[in-house]
Amino acid sequence: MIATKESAIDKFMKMVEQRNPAQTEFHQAVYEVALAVIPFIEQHPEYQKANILERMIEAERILIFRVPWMDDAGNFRVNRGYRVQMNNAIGPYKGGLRFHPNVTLSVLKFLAFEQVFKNSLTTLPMGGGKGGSDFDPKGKSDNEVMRFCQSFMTELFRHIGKDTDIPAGDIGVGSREIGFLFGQFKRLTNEFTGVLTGKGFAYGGSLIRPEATGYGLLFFVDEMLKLKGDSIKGKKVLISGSGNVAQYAIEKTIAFGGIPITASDSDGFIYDPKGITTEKLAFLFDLKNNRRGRIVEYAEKFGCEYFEGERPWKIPADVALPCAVQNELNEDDAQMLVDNGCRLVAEGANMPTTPAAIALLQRNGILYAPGKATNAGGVAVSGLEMSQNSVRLFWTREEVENRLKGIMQKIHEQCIAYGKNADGSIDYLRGANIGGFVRVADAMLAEGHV
Ligand code: NDP
Ligand code: 2IT
Repeated sequence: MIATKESAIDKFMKMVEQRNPAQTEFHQAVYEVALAVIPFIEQHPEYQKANILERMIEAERILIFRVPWMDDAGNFRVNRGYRVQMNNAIGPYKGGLRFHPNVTLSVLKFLAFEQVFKNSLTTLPMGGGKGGSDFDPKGKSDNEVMRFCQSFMTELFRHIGKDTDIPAGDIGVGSREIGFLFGQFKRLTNEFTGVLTGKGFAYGGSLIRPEATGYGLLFFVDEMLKLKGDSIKGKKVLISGSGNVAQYAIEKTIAFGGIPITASDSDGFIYDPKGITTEKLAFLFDLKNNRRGRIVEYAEKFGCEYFEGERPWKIPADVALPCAVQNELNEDDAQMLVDNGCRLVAEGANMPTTPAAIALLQRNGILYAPGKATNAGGVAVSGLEMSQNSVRLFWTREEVENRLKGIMQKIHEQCIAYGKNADGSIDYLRGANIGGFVRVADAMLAEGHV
């Protein structure tokens, strides 16, 4: 029998799994980074000697707390709250809050870990963190959501601050929730500071922050296609989700001349072969943001097909933009995309593509770019919101959008710098992971063994 030498990556992952039992989403996020970064570290003994990657996978601090609240019927309810403060080597912890029944420590650790690399890629001074709760805002009244947010902040406020940790939104946390959270922070501390981003414009928010993730995604896709001498004009685009990221990804796809043909929620997806137009998108905005309704109503209103319990990836198109949730595009979905002639997959969501699906896309020469690069526009404009709060000024829409575009272009350049293959093609996965790693690793080296 030939003894096979265990690879450094396998050994590393075994350690990660032992130290973080059953945290499968966290393992998956670490594995993606390890695949790219371990071979890179092997050529850089300074990182190896200082055990940088082993230190990066250990959160600096994790807070877990009880969130008691009372529903409208007077029942005593309780949820679990979290904040994962992953890494503050290059700036205060920064990252969103997710309210969703599937939230676990594993999910928030994966998100916080990815956030460290993403925030580094933006080139802004932001460390990485993430938090949230297994609270489900769906079906709750505004008053119930307010009481929950106030109770959540009543514990969280001790651990955050404008120079310590700056939360924002994510799934289930939009402008309504940020408003309630900010109000309670202000009341508890008697301070008006930029401790949260994604605030309403009336009380310190930035223009273009709601649009930023979706717009940034399309700016990045535009760079990817430009490099190939191509553009999104006239291309059919599959989009999943119908929340914040999906809505503005649809808007910018239309602005670039592309044809968005799908949108979804956790119940199913709609297929509009003629394309979601600006007028239809206005209906979707109202449906999802004001009426908090289901996507099936779009199909009823505009007479298009609705596929209950399914995801959009079986529909033939040129481009796929998963903008809903982790692991929503698996190997079978990737095979369907390849078979149907899709040329590009870029992630609006965090970790929506499974490792097997990514491998299949890359094997088949599909342009694939990971969320930590492509969806960084949201946190980038959060960084710009922090800057505006610090100088107590507001920038115009044009100013913020131009900065966002410039940041997405710089992220694309970093992917090229670290991800260019010998044949000239770009491995965006490798480029984003190494590009994000280097700045954090250099800061950690400089700051000593802390
Ligand atoms: P929203 O809450 O606004 O929207 C989430 C969307 O995803 C909804 O359409 C929701 O449908 C759908 N969804 C949630 N869970 C599932 C599921 N299990 N299966 C299918 N669909 C599901 O969140 P965002 O748009 O803000 O976030 C979407 C993704 O983008 C997330 O992965 C988030 O981490 C990521 N992201 C967000 C950023 C931001 O600035 N907001 C920045 C960068 C990344 P339903 O209403 O039925 O639950
Ligand atoms: O995943 C993400 O980057 C976000 N949810 C946005 C985080 C932020 O701090 O704006």
